[in-house]
Amino acid sequence: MNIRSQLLLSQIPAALYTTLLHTTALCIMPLCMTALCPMALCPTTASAAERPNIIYIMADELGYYELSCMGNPNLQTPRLDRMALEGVRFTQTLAGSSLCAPTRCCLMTGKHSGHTSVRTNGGGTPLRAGEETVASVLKRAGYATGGFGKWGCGGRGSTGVPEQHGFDLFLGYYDQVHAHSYYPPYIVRNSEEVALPGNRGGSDGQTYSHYVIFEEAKKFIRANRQGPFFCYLPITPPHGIFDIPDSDPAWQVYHDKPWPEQAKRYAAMVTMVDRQVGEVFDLLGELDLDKKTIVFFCGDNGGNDYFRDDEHPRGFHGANVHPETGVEFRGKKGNLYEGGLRIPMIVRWPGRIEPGRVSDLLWYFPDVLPTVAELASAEAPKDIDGMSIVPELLGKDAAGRKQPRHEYLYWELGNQTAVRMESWKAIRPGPNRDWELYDLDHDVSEQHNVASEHPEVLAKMTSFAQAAHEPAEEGVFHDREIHERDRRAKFGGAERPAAPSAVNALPKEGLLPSGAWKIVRISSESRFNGKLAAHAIDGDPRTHWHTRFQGQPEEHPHELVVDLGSEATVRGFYYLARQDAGWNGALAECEFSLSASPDAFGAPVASATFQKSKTAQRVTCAPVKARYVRLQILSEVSGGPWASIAELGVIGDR
Ligand SMILES: [Ca+2]
Ligand SMILES: [Ca+2]
Repeated sequence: MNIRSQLLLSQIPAALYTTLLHTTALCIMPLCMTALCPMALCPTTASAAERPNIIYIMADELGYYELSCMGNPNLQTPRLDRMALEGVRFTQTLAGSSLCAPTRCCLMTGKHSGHTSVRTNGGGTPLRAGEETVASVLKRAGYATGGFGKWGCGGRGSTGVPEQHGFDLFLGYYDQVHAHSYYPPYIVRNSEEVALPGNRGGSDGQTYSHYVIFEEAKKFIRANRQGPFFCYLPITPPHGIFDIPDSDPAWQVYHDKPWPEQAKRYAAMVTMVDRQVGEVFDLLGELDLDKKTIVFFCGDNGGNDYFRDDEHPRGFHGANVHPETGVEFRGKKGNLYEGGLRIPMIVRWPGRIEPGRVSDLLWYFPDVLPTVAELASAEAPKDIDGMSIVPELLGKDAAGRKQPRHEYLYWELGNQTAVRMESWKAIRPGPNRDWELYDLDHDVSEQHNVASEHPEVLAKMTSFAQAAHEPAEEGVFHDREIHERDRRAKFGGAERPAAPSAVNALPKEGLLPSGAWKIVRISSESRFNGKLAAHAIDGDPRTHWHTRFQGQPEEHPHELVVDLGSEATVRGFYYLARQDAGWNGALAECEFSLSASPDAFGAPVASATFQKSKTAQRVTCAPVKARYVRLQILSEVSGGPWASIAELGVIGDR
């Protein structure tokens, strides 16, 4: 007998095993495999012939209750409903994070957000060179690997580009800002630009990018029909801008509904995605690949309360509201309550996955890598946080073991932290906030904080959280300009207007000198790009403070408290908007208060609604002796959640 057959299969590293399957010793393989691989001995279930093609489709933003099979009264998703009947639908699949980039990094690397390299949502934050991904693991195992959609794990010119992380081919958007337009002048294929004719950025153009991306995915499947292949479809719909061509059949379903225009566009994008999932199944049928292909379908983060109005306080389509019972998931995209994490997840593999099943298994994105690695008889990296869910998918007999459970699941996003342990959910929703504890079996809406009743449970979970967090180590850019070019392409690629060389400034006369001022308190500041509160009082109009906008954006009211150093007579204030080309955070409504103490402020001495102007704007008040100024910001000129200030001036004297 061949020497190889004397080894137990479990002693053969998966990579070598894969090599064996592809060596010239094909004549001995059937005998060898039969002798080696009675099912009970197989640590992994797939033989060479059985290694399935893997298609992973992820719709950007689609919420848990936004499928018609979940009872959604507005949205029609017949093909996904059928997919659920033909496969398994999960009720407790949780996103890796609740924003686009961090969640994609968890999905791709098999790590939770305490270990990933991409934890911010800036758009192009990169993986480090050499980091393993689902694609690199499958490629090494002999899979053809293609990605189509929004990458989000590294902009062009960085160490995070997909073709350096296992993808033979990636077509779409590397940077998330680029992905905000369905009509950019170009998309990106393996870091090269692919022109889209007639497009001028924003909503203006003739070539709908998503059609191009989706057609390329089908072409990839067809070209690799001999298998095995991995087709990753992190598609951008139904993420905004909410654009879909009027000629799309899905638009015809909704265009005359008496709904807000944007809600109709969103609905049509969901139904378009549904149709395209159906096209994938039709193609698999045509190529006779149905039984050789496992297909995953999910959302990327919890649903958002899009198109809210008085009648629909949780969004027009109710992404996080049970359509029949009205029971809600608390929160939404951007935070770590269940509304930010619960996603739809359906998996279909005819002949291998029992049809029509509903599973309550608790799992999340880090589990995808080890799961598909097991299906592909590939070796997963050792330093991942996920567990394979193959036993749950195929049954314990086929898998050769029972489905293990997570001891705990972990998330961090900005200043938010959450831990899940069985039905317990511990969450610290922000800085300087106490931990909250919920029993989701009895309180899925996270309304009854039982932290004080179960201190021992909370202590255990917070110790998990401490153990789970390591500081993030991002990759690097070697060419930032090419990345910035992609971000500008959202707006058609015009060069971003240069910051004016001559900036406006505060008047020189009548103002208290700011040299000795100190920031006492702020609602938040944007540290990752250095837009610190101190910039609002540094005397330099070219620098500005911006409130935090990575992770969960802080919303109005924003606050800035300044110590003038000593008592002064104050007669009013000046505000200077940021002097670069942007308007994000420019102040609209705000209120100024004065005090002798940093902690006790009475009624405002002045209220103002500032204009969208780059020149200094003034508001006066009756003279008051005070040492501390509090500025409360209630709104932004464009209605956004942020605040920003280039310079703050105080009219007065000592
Ligand atoms: Ca998303
Ligand atoms: Ca400044």
